[in-house]
Amino acid sequence: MSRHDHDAAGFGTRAIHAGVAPEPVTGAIMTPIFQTSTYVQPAVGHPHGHYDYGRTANPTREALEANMAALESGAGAVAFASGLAAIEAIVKRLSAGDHVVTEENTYGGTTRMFSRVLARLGIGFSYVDASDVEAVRAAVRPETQLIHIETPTNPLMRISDVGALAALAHDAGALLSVDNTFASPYNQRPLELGADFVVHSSTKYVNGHSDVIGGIVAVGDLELAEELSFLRKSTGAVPGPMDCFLTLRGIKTLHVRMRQHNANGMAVARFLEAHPAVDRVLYPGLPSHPQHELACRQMDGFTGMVSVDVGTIERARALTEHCRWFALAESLGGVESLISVPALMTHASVPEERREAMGLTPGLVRLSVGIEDEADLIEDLARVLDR
Ligand code: P1T
Repeated sequence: MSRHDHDAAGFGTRAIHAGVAPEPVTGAIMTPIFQTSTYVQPAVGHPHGHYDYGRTANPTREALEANMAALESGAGAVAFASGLAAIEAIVKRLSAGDHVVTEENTYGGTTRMFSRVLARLGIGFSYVDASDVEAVRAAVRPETQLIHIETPTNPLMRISDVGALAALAHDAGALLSVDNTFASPYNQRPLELGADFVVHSSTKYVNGHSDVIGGIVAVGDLELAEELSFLRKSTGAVPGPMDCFLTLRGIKTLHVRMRQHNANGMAVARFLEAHPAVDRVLYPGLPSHPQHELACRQMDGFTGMVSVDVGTIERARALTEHCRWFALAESLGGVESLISVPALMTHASVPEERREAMGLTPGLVRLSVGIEDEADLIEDLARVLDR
């Protein structure tokens, strides 16, 4: 089923119905978990349709892909074993000698993959603050094939102008890829703004229950989807059928979860901004955020991701190690609240000078505000901060 069957339906209806249909043998309303590595062929060279081997094709995976394509306003989507595998596939379309301009404040693992793995294969990377369109323009070279951004960024919550960067990329003969993990398709749909690829660590808001590692890329152009499928088939980073099933199940409540994440995120950000123990709050929904107006234009909600500067590593430890409901852990986007110190955890692999230059200091604390009761979350933070 293509997304066009659902074009007229609202986001929540698409989240529940797009890409899924009753199973033809029994009428089962839920997409079966096709837990199989291969498919029996009736005659040599005549598989059942395109189902010949599990790495190449799996119906549970295809249902997830059709669903995500519909949510991201794409023509197609390709699911991967992790968010990093999904980003890697976008860059592996390129060849030695090609160049990528990338946001400097991506997830630490993305920067590590670019600088310590893909750069060794001869792809060049320039790291810029992509919230500054002119900085991106200045970094573009004749051999630039891709601009890769994250918006909001992890964990500084910088916002980049997707429409302006798509135009800049296309003028330069390059493509734009947007890591939409922090926003989720409920809050932001980069393909509608002109991006060529939108990529998710579906581990986060998309699945939403902290029980799957996964990644997915949605595209507006089916040729790009075919290229990515070819890369996945050829390099092997496929998600398992069970993980695709769980992610599809998680997506059925994406719109409901995101409304609550957005509301709780805003409430926690306002509370923290007013608290004397907090030096600075980074949340695109607050008027104090440097790109607040752009965020209002480009996003429908501001998520549950909030970063705060409490000044020192000692104070960051005191806050993150003593909460009751905010669990000290990497990752984000699940229904339960998490808290972390990016400089020592998710971004420890980024060289210290580069972290300091961006303002990613040891006193920066990142909260993934879950969907528990707002009053309990605020009371938890107040109790620790008031000490
Ligand atoms: O973990 P994985 O599914 O491979 O996704 C990597 C990734 C990609 N993009 C963004 C914006 C991310 O935040 C991540 C993973 N991030 C964390 C694990 C974290 O705690 O920030």
